[in-house]
Amino acid sequence: MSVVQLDVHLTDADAAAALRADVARGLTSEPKVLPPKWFYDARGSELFERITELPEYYPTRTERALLESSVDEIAAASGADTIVELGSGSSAKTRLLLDAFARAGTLRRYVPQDVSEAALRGALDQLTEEYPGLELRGVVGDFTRDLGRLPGGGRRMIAFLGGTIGNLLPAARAQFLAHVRSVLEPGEQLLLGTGLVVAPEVVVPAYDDAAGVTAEFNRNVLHVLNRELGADFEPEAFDHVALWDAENEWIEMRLRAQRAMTVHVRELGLTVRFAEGEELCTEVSAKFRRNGVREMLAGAGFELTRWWADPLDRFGLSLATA
Ligand code: AVJ
Repeated sequence: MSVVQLDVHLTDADAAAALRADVARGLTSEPKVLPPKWFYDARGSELFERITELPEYYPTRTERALLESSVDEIAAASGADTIVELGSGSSAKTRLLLDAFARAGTLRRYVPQDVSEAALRGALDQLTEEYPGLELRGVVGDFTRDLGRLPGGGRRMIAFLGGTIGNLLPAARAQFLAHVRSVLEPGEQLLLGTGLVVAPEVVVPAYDDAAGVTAEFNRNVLHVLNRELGADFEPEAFDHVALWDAENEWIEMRLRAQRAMTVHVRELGLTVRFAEGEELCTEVSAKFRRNGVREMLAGAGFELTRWWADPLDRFGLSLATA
């Protein structure tokens, strides 16, 4: 007998309000900026899936292989009975975790959290069939906001994989980790995936692939604004830019206006001017080093207890204890 429950803490109206606020702020700031979370409508999620299969985009397959080779050690070191997965999507990595914690004999409950109710329902339906007896509790929510409403009890391990933490700027990152720490009891854990600092010759092509899928993914945010806010962006009039910021050790994706343009965002009553060559920053994807991860975790009250990296040191998995 399995038990399934779905809690909704994020409605379509909440998401719409957040988009409006982000766009109003981002397109009137200097330089212009949009948060990367708005890439992921149905088309954007599909484009991201295609990115993960590109020869140049190593993070996903590297993390997956690393998880495959380390997941039994992770389960043994953790001993958690509840896996909470943030931004679970339709994740294939989930099965690796669930199977290993089941093999270790500790698994009782899986709590996926995602912004997409549809993705969560689909995942929960499949998991009920595949894991009879596993208690399932889905939470529709935003990982930067709704952690306080995660179910308690048991020995929990929060998994935040994919390197998505790199999308947060340092201040937001510290705030997010402190928030994660604050919802955990002492002894509970965080499993964190981080892209590692690699040569620019390796990382830049991962964000600027030859087939142009990442460029299309980048421009997709403009399609989202056109549809959701009645904007009149011409996505094809923006060039995709990916650059390595060596000082901050992050990749920045930008959209560069090919010519001077005036854009209207009807639903916000907003007129936005772009100069020729002006860039709109759409994503920061920070890369890390082991010591930096340790310090960032310590700053939030976590102790880095175990560390795994792939043989080429391109991706790291941290097990941290609250
Ligand atoms: C899903 C946030 C991990 O930053 O590498 C892929 C998103 N952006 N190509 C990343 C992304 C451009 C990806 N994350």
